[in-house]
Amino acid sequence: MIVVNNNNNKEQQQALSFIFRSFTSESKKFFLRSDISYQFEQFCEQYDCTKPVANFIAGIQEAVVVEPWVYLLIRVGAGRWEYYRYHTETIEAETIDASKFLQIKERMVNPALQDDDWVLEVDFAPCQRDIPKLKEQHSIGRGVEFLNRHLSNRLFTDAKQSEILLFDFLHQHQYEGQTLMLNNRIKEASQLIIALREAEDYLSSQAADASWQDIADKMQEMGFEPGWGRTVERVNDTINLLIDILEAPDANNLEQFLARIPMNFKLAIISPHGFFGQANVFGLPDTGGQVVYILDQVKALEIEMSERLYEQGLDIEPKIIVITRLIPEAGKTTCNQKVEPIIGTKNAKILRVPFRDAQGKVIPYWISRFWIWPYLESFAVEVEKELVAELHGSPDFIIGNYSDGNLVASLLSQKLGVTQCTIAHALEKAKYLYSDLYWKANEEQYHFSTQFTADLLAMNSADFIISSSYQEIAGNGNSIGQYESHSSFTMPGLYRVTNGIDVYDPKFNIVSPGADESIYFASKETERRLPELHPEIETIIYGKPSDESRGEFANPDKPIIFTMARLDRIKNLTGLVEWYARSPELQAKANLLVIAGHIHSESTDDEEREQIAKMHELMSQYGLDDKVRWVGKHLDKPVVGELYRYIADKKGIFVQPAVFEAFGLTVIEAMASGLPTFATCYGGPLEIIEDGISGFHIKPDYAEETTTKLIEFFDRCKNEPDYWETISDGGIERVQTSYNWRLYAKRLITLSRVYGFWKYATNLESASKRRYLEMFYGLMYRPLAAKVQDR
Ligand code: UDP
Ligand code: LCN
Repeated sequence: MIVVNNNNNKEQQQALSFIFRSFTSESKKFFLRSDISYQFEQFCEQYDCTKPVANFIAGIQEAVVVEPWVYLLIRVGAGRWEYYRYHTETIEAETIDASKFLQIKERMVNPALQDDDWVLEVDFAPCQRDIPKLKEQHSIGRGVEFLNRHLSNRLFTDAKQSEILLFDFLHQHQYEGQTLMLNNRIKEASQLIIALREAEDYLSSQAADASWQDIADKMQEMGFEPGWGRTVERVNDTINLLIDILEAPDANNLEQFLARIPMNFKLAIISPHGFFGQANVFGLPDTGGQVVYILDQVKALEIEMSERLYEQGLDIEPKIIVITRLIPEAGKTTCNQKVEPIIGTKNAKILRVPFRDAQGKVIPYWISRFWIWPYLESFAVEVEKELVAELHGSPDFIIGNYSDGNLVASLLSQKLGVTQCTIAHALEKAKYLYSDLYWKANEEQYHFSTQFTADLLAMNSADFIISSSYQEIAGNGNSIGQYESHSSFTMPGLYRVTNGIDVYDPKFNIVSPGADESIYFASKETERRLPELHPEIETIIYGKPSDESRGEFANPDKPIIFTMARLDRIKNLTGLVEWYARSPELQAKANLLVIAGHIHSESTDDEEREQIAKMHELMSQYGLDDKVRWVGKHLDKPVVGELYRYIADKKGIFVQPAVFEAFGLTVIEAMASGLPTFATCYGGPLEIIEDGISGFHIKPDYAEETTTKLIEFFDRCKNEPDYWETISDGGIERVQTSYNWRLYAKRLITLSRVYGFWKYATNLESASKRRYLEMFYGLMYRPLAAKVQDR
């Protein structure tokens, strides 16, 4: 169909014609947004360029040339993708669908493919929930508000029906055989409101601060059990909330009421890969932010769950179990222990379950996260048994982490009928360029086909998804979000996804993590500082080369550029060393301290080995040993916190140079500690940092621009005595107001209750979707996982 494109005016045609001419003159056939922008810049050097045309061109994400056509993917907004083909001569456009566009990409990768070759199309749209989606870009990530509003309106149009629903729901609640909320004295839904009014009357004659015990007998006679509140005042409030909902339902009241109902007693958090432990693990392969995140999350959730139970009058200690992998060959870590209490909590534990081979024998060694797929199904079966034994029953809520944990969480929550929350931490598809299109080239090392299949399964089976930032879901004007990139893509020769996930689905919620305030606080909070750690820190920074370190600062008085991360390629620490190596001006202003991996090259992790070799090569090639110090040591949290502050004392900076960073805990840690932070503009840090106010964005693909930005900062600090302090304060304030574990826990517990309620109350969980997911798991995931051979 020929379409008249609104924007398709003369100037736009002229620009497209220019760009297409350059493309057809090249031998490559596939172009990315960066190639298109580059050509557009060339065009603008010769012709006038207007804003609407520039905006239109900026929306083009991909172009495939199949003469006489150029096929375009145009992103007109977050999650809104349109596909066209343009005739290279006439610049006439036709709309095409996602399937056709993906087919063209597949043919580009494999020219032998024919139009009528059958390809599996994965399309979750028909079996996605029977509820409207969000409409506005700015609402993305605030799914619970929308869902609550929408479903409340729908459900509460019928007063009788809502009365029955709430009555049945409140009758469900019990804890290990103890009835909560309502007992059988209230026999029918219609009696509920009568009993509530009676209770309200009775409570009005009681002292507000009297306890549940004081009123329990009478309340129980009227049909009420514990769970309404610890004091008369609280019980009265909860009862009034319910009366209001029954009389004039409203989404806000409902959220408040659900937030009070005791529903979360036992929580399972699944995180199989890496070394999940509390000491000697950070910085080991596959062991970074996710472990930090979960340990902090557990502490905050335990407090929140306990407080809510307490306020509702229940003396029940919540139980939180983090499930991970037991690794017999655990080195200096505790990963060979089955159970480990979590420090700083009352009751939370790590429970470790081993991976087993096909004969049921325990696998003794660490396995990279890219190779663990064949073990997860039997792991989930064993986890279920261990978990139920440990908790004396099923958990009431399961949180999955990363692709492997989310897959196991999907299997478990389906089996146990429990609310499932998914946390991606990092979606690998967004990190590795062309990881879908050229999946075969990466298959031997990364097995992305299995991982992306697991991701699609988990995203679609989760009751709700929490993300650390907006951009993780829906990107920004310049880049596609991590989840958004799963809306349609193809792995040629395997399957084509026309609708993988919709970022307007109300299952998405932004709940950002925090930086542990007891560890990461400002350098100027002198009374909280840990001077006893300074000798250790001074050895880390100024020590001599050793078994664990390379390089020694010849001029220790210069400020320090500090970086710290796992030694993955994407973290790009070698990139930073190279920028530094190529800039004598920067070298003159500051030393560079790198804390990462270890300096010996016997690592079992492919990327780490490669990065270790590269780091040595750079240090030798550029003769950096007197200004770059590389420490290959895994530091525990208190040392890390004091290290950030120590470097801040010396007016240093933190640099996070990743090619892509999903969120970036080091970024908020360094900022909270008062260290001015320069972090990649690709991923979470773009949203965390307000450029020039609470830190700076850097472009890892523009080395010179980045180096200049660092040099300018040091110069400006010299000329303006307050400048360093201003940026430092900006960072501290940003973290304090926006990245906070207390808010996180409050939000997450409320979400689990609201989604849990709607899961109970509606058919969000459609049988057709469930069957589709089972089929996809059985027929696609299992054979792919079986092909991943352990080494
Ligand atoms: N970390 C640490 N010691 C180390 C290296 C890293 O405590 O030697 C911590 C760091 O403080 C941060 C986490 O590991 O909390 C890394 O998280 P981030 O989100 O920055 O990156 P990830 O490793 O998850 O990709
Ligand atoms: C994984 C990552 O790669 C980081 O960007 C995150 O900060 C971390 O997990 C915690 O979510």
